[in-house]
Amino acid sequence: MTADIENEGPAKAQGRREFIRQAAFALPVAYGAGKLVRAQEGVPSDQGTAPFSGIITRQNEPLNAEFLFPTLSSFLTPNEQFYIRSHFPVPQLAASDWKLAVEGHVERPLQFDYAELRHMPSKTFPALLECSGNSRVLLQPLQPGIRWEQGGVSNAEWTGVPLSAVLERAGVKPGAVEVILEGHDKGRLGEPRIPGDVHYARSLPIDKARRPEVLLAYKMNGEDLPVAHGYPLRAVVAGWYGMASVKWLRRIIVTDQPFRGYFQTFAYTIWERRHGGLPTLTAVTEVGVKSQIARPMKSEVVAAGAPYRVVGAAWCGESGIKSVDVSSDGGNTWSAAKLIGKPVPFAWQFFEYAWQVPNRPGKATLMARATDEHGEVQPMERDEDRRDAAITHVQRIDVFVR
Ligand SMILES: Nc1nc2c(c(=O)[nH]1)N[C@H]1C(S)=C(S)[C@@H](COP(=O)(O)O)O[C@H]1N2
Ligand SMILES: [Mo]
Repeated sequence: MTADIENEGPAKAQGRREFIRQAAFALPVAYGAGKLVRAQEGVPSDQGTAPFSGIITRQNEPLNAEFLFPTLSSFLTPNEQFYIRSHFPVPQLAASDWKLAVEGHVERPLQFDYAELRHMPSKTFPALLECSGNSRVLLQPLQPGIRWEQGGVSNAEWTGVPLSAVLERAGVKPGAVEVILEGHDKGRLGEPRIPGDVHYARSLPIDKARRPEVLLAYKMNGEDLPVAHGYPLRAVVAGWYGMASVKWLRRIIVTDQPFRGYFQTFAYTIWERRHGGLPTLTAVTEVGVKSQIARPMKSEVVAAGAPYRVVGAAWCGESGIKSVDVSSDGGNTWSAAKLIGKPVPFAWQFFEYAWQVPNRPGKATLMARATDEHGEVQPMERDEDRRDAAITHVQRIDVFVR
């Protein structure tokens, strides 16, 4: 699956675009999503920091906002509806005086300017981003952090230069182990306190950094990157949780030692039972297999005895989705859902299920459970070793039959 975006010639690119068109046909929205968005226009906002309509603000400063997952309808999430996750105030950068430094364990430390990068050979492909805290609102007891429901996830088409091409120009020295991506944004960090301002930064192992699905992107869905999504340049690390896709890039630092920065030690880490079962703090990396039902949505009222088209999306990290099963009786029995369109590497996979709503009024519980091509199945229960990240367990959508 992952090979599809590697070394693609024009014919292959066209074939893939055809794929995307087929995968991209719209899901009918069962209720007025368009109206929902319009209803927000003209509502005076005294905060005034959320730049888009059609998105739920979860925090104003720094700006964090959620895609309305129940309105899921197009394969590519429009830029105005794509979720936003930021740790510090959004930097306002001008492409004209912006520079990207490549330094550290390299033969030739370099600086790229914006025009130079835009003249390098580019790649375009869709990729999903999911915040590793997506669905955090489901955790019991309640966890601190952004209160994501289902919408800390979106899917866009990105255009940019492979990170590997930039690394090649600088010449990675033998013995390199990681590549740190550093953002322009910075601020104070409280727990534990670090003196002075800290820039947002994450590292990738050198092998992942060289993979074709790791892009330095300047376009999102065919438009220049919106400011909130990393203008002028961001990383897109397809297959990994969103925290790796560093926005507002400033420096790329090749290292001969593992990086132990804040966002991969104190934050974005889970416990793994290594070394004879000892819990070992491990940075969150690859996206776990997961599915979410978009419609019906939580607490929706559905008509007794009528057919209902259940729709949703499933995704995983570096593999592909093999199947999705749906239960309408709280997990006692499961039926295969129909996958919609052809699979697209690193993107989400829509599914549908024809539900015959029971005649009996009362509560009904819908669930979806995805399996990837390696046979990895979405877990039924929350694994507490994952702390407040990588929240993939099967979600229960309670609706009312009337
Ligand atoms: N520079 C910088 N990059 C960042 C972040 C950030 O706060 N600063 N947040 C990360 C996290 S946790 C996520 S989930 C994604 C979200 O990307 P988006 O805002 O474009 O959806 O950006 C990542 N890249
Ligand atoms: Mo995130």
